[in-house]
Amino acid sequence: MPRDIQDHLLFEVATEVANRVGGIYSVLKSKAPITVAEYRHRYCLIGPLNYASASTEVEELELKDPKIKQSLDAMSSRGVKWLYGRWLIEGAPRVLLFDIHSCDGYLDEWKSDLWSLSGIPTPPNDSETNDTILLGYLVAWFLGELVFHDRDRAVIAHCHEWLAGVCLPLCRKRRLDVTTIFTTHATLLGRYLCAGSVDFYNNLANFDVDAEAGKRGIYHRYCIERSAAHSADVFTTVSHITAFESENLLKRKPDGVLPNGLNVVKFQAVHEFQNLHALKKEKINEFVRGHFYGKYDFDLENTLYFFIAGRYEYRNKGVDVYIEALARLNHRLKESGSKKTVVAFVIMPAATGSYTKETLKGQAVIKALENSVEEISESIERRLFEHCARYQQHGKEVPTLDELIRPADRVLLKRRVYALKRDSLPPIVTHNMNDDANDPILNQIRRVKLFNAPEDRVKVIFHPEFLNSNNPILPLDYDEFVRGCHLGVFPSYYEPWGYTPAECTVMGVPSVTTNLSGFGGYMEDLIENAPDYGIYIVDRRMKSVDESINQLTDYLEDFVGKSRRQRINQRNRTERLSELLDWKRMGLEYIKARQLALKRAYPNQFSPGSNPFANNAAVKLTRPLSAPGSPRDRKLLMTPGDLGSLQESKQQLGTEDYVDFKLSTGEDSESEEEEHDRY
Ligand code: G6P
Ligand code: 1S3
Repeated sequence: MPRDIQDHLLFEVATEVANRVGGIYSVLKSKAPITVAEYRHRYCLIGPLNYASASTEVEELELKDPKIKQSLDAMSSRGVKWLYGRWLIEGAPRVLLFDIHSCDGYLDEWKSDLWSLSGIPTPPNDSETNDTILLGYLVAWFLGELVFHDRDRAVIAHCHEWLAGVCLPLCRKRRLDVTTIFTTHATLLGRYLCAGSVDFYNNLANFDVDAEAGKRGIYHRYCIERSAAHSADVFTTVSHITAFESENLLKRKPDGVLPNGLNVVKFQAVHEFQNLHALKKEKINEFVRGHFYGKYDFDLENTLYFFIAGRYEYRNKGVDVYIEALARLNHRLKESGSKKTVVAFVIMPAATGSYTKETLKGQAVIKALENSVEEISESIERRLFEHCARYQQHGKEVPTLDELIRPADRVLLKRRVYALKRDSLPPIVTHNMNDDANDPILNQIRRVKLFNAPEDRVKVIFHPEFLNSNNPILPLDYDEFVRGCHLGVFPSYYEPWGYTPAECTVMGVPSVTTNLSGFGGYMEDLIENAPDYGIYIVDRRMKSVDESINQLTDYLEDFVGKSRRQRINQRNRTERLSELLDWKRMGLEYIKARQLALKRAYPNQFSPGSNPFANNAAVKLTRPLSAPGSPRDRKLLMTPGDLGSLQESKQQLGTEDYVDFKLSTGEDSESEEEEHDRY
């Protein structure tokens, strides 16, 4: 009996399931609602069990699917520990987390098996690779048990990134009756090469990949990544630029591109997100008053907040270009006598101790002043009221200021103001850096002399830690901070996708990206006059570094020149692009990839011209396909895939294969309890 491909099971495998590390966590978490809506109980994420994060992110569930239970019981009897539960995020997907260290005893055996099976060497002391092998063998073991116990349903295993890729060559070598997809969110070698000083994009076809990997001590990891790419039934990446990179470095042309989406939550009325901007900006204002205490000589009504944020990859994330462009902008604004001030943030975690004394003092003295002003204002209010209410008594309707502010109040205020005195310039960095003298960001700021001097129109604040609402100096979550800012600046050199500008877009915050980032390339293809929509795309592909920096400086200067009204209009236009980034649109590419995987594994069930998924009432999308949010006139239904994705789909598996999915009206979606009971 052939397996039932319509009622197939979907497993997505990644190391960031219920465990935040980087971008893949964002992909899985934001995509969960649409995948759960499509698959319900047939969808489960698999990853390593991190007890600390699982204790807050996962609710344990009783396992009711008999076949999955039999498979896991078989593994338990051999000492494997696992946790099955519900990931406590929107969509509440099922997760199966393996305690990989419960199998440490098997590690040597598995390493030697990997060597004899696929010739992948593994050095003894690379703990990340060891964990990768443990996870890969556990996942392959589980899939093997499952297809042995369950002979009815087809199984798709979709693995993200090399860290979850070891199971792919194993599935192939063991000829497991599963179909597989591998999505790489970057290539190891690409990331390493770009972080150095090579002309990466012009030499992609010329690298001696084995030698380059060997020189960097990552040959074994590279082998895992390459074998995952070659063993999967369907190989995909997150953008066209990474597809090009993968073809050259991993030596397999990807079958398609699965761009990253976001779970877009639209406000009922446009003004709501604009109000939020004003609200969160006021929080940033409070911090800035404290940070610049004693030298706070600029007008916050005429101040713009720029920021760069992400993992500390100085060159790859374009921090070098950002700081140089800020220096050039500073020069131009000073020359033109601009009244505007730019406060440019760098939010990137580095090795630090705690906050500096100066940073904490700034917030404390400004808070003390604010409290005293509040107290004195309250007593002035009381006195003023009393005075006016009893005016017959003294015959004077309105008191003088001296009558209202008492000598003691004046003394207190003077003490508070004296506490604001400072001889030094406001600091650049908010924390004690472990290696201040060699920090690349600080060194570049020193080199371009952006020292927060009074005459500087561009001030810089480096916050070397991710933000959160418990932060004692800037108590905002990252999202809230983004909303309060005016412009995100992400001039990346290596950025397979780039969630940071995409997140800005859905929050209605303009941003700068590059044509080397997946996001930038995607937007460039979709929007004409992108800067009008708050998407500034710096050319880092065809221009020299100096030209790119000048282009970025032009963009920044142009932005600074905008009036408030123009900024508000631009924010409205930016926010209207959200739909382009919604998983409800991007998710279609995942559907195509899965169909292609099934087709490659079970070609007989896809007779020419027929689509077994047509009229499949069980598979539903949660919302009607949206019209493009961009102004570009498109005559046909467009999904990201129409920009060129699954190669095979172009020939035989066109859009008609998935537009047939019935759209949910919402009324037939199972309640949580009903769904829960099915397990
Ligand atoms: C939002 C608010 C306005 C506020 C503006 C400030 O649009 O709705 O009330 O004036 O933000 O914009 P700005 O770009 O100057 O921060
Ligand atoms: C990668 O994370 P990164 O910041 O190391 O994966 C992300 C999710 O696909 C992607 O947005 C990013 O560009 C990649 O680089």
